Order: sequence, then C-alpha cells, then structure tokens
Amino acid sequence: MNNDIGHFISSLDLARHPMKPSKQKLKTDYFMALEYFVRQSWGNTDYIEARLAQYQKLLAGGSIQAWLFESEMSRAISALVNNIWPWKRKYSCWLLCDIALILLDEAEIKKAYASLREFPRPKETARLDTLFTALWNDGEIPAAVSFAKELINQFRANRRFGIQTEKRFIVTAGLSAGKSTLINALVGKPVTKTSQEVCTANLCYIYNKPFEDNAVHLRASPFDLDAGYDELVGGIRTEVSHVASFFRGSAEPQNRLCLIDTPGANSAVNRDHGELTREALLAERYDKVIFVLNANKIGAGDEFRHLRWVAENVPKDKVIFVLNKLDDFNKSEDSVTDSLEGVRSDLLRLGYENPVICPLSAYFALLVKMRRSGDRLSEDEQDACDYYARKFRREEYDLSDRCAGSDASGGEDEAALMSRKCGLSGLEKILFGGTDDEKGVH
Ligand SMILES: Nc1nc2c(ncn2[C@@H]2O[C@H](COP(=O)(O)OP(=O)(O)OP(=O)(O)O)[C@@H](O)[C@H]2O)c(=O)[nH]1
Ligand SMILES: [Mg+2]
Repeated sequence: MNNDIGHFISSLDLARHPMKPSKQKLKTDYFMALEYFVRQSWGNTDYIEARLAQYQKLLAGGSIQAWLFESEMSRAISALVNNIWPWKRKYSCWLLCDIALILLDEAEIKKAYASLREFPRPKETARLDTLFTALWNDGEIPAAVSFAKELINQFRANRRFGIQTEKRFIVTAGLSAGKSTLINALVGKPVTKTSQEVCTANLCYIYNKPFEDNAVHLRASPFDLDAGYDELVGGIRTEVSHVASFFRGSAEPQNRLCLIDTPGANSAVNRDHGELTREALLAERYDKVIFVLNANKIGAGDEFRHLRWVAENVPKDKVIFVLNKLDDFNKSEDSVTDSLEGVRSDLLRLGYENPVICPLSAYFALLVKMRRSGDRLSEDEQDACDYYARKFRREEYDLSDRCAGSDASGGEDEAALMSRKCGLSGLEKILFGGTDDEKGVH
C-alpha cells in the first residue's frame, strides 16, 4: 500500500491512553522518548509532525519541550524504561505500541524497535519481543503484555485495514442533485460542502478509516489530522482535496472505501467543472460509478446530456443509479413508483439492459445517522428529521422494499428502521455489501 495513504487513513484513539493519569514529569519524559524514536523514521514528515502534535497535546499539554542532546536523551530514556519498580516496566511496551501506531510501516517500526530495544535490561527485552510479535498477528494477546491490549488492538485494526483492497466509487450527476449530500450520508457526518449553489469545485477523495476515533483528516494545505466542521464544509475548495473519516454505521467489519466527489457536470457558470468530472470518469480508477438523479427534475436537459455522455463513455455494468430527493415528493402530485418506472425506461433507451436504481432521500439519511450517533442536530434539522420520520413510515413513501439490498433484519431499532425506509441501508448493501451480483430495482 502507498505509505502516505496508509498513514492518512489510519485511526488513533488517545482518549483512554494508559499514560494519561500519570504525573506530568513522567508524561513529558514519555513524550520526549516517543518523539526521539519516531523522528528517526524517514516517513512523511507532515503526517509525523501532526501525529506527534496529538501526543504532545495529550502528554505534555501541548507545551514545546527543549530538544535534548543525544547523551541527555539516552539518559532520560534509560530512566524511563529501566525503572526498578515492576509496575513501571510497562512504559517500554506502551512506547513500542505508540511508535507502531504512528509509523504503521513495518520496516520503519522494525528500525525504531531495534533502537528502543537497546535500552531496557535483558529480562525486559523478552517482554518487548513478545509484544512486538503480538502486533503482527491476530491471535490472543499474551498475558505478559495484556496491559497494552487496547493499544495493540488499535494497531492490529489499522494493520488489517491497511492491507485490504480499496473499493472505489465515483459519484457524478448533473447539477445539485445531491452528490455531496449522498457522500455525507454514507459517511454519516458532514465532511463535504452541500448547497443550493454550485459548491463542489474540484475532486474530493473521501476515505474510510478502520474505527471511530472522532477525528476527520484533511489533506489539503495544511495537513490536518483533526479537521473541524468549518474547514471541511466552510468554503469552496478549488484544489483537489482528500478527507478521511470513519464511515458510520456501514457493514462490519469495516472495508477500505474511497468515494470520489465530483463537481456538477453541467454548470453553465463553470464549464471547466464538467470537464474535470468527465476527465475523472475517463481516467480514474474505480469499481462503480454512482449516478445521482434528481427526482424533482427528472429528465432536465442538463442532467440528460450528462446521462447520455456517461452511457457512451462508461461501461454500462459499472453504473449504479440513485434517484434522490424522494422526501420532497407529494402524494397528490407525485408517485415514487411512476418515477422509478420513468427513469427505468429512459435508461433502457440509453442501452442499460438491467439498470440498478436505488431510490433515496440522502438528506434524511444523513440526519438519521447523525441522530443515531448522538450528534446535536439544529432545531431545523430536528424538525426535518421528525417530519421525514412520519412521512417515510407511510406505505406510499417507504423506499425499503423498492431496492433488493434492503431486507429487514431482526431486532431493528428506530434508526435502523428509518435508515431502511429512506433507502440508505439498501444502497449501502448494494455498494459495500461485497458481492458482484448486486441487484437493485430492475
Ligand atoms: N429535500 C432534499 N434535499 C436534498 C437532498 N439531497 C440534497 N439535497 C439538497 O440539494 C442541494 C444540493 O445538494 P448537494 O449535495 O450540494 O448537491 P451536489 O450534487 O453535490 O451539488 P454540486 O456539487 O454543486 O453540483 C442542497 O441544498 C441539499 O441540501 C435530499 O435527499 N432531499
Ligand atoms: Mg457537491
């Protein structure tokens, strides 16, 4: 795996780090030792700096330490890892875990480990060797190093995740059909800007991470391992950007995924947006294209032009259609069944023999996931959520049985039920469910 991406998509949860309750002096020494070993690596410096800053915040309260001379550093590390008190012999093991969690790369970890191994007494190196072996397998964690269980498990989760093959999806549509909202719904939090106005101005790659650590990574400039809401959705990003976040509520175990957000293909204001998107569709590596159709504007000229272009330029079996914004339908004027039929016959005319069409409300799907995760919704969002929950309970709006991926599972809670009724869980099964014989509405 490309090392930069491997670092970028890693998770790290320091909230319950075992050094947290220690005295400040000890934590400072621990951080300096960690920094010493990690800085010997040749890895991506932006990333290493950002990770070290997280540890510095945790262990040294963010204050900058004076850099010690090599001889002083050796003495400080020896004092830390050679402690005569048995209960303090854990430090070298935790240190090795933290080094591994930052570096992730096997060769780099081995190098740092060889250097760390010089310090403890011979009896203690045996324990360190046990821990090192435990990092690279998935068996039961040996009792001798069970006090490092949580850190070992975090490393293992990253290691297993990193070696998976990534599934890639490119999301395209005409203008403002809800591409970015759909991506946010799949992630379960707002990671990319959505608006009535043209707002996605360049490609954005959104990667999954192995477990939730409540940190969204943003690789633009500057490199950020804890991007806040404003950085993510505040402005229009005109450069290519990369975001990594845990995808909430998707199938366990977590799969490596990459969603590629594209600008609307038919912006009359920004013609180069369409060019960017078409280039990406021709040159990008992907498993599937998700074509988002706006149910409120079916057959609009700009959308149809892009649809025809995709039909002519993208292999037909690679395209999955999402009919979005079905929450906006009004029983007296619109019918979900008729819309699906209309889209299906258009697609048949364009040469799709058996098109997969997933009906959806991406906006409600996002709200459902956010509420389920305990996020604070604004008053408007809460109202919308309650309103849609009532609406999707009614048979004529229920999208769950219109998509073959969305069978009910036992013991469903309210959020799971809503996630099914708004079309999201069916779509997730089709996209991420793993089999190649996906079947949606045909
Ligand atoms: N009612 C409703 N509105 C939605 C839904 N999905 C998206 N929207 C709204 O539609 C508008 C456009 O959504 P975006 O996700 O920004 O659309 P986009 O396709 O990414 O737009 P561009 O990047 O500008 O091409 C926003 O105001 C969204 O809130 C939905 O399922 N239901
Ligand atoms: Mg967008």
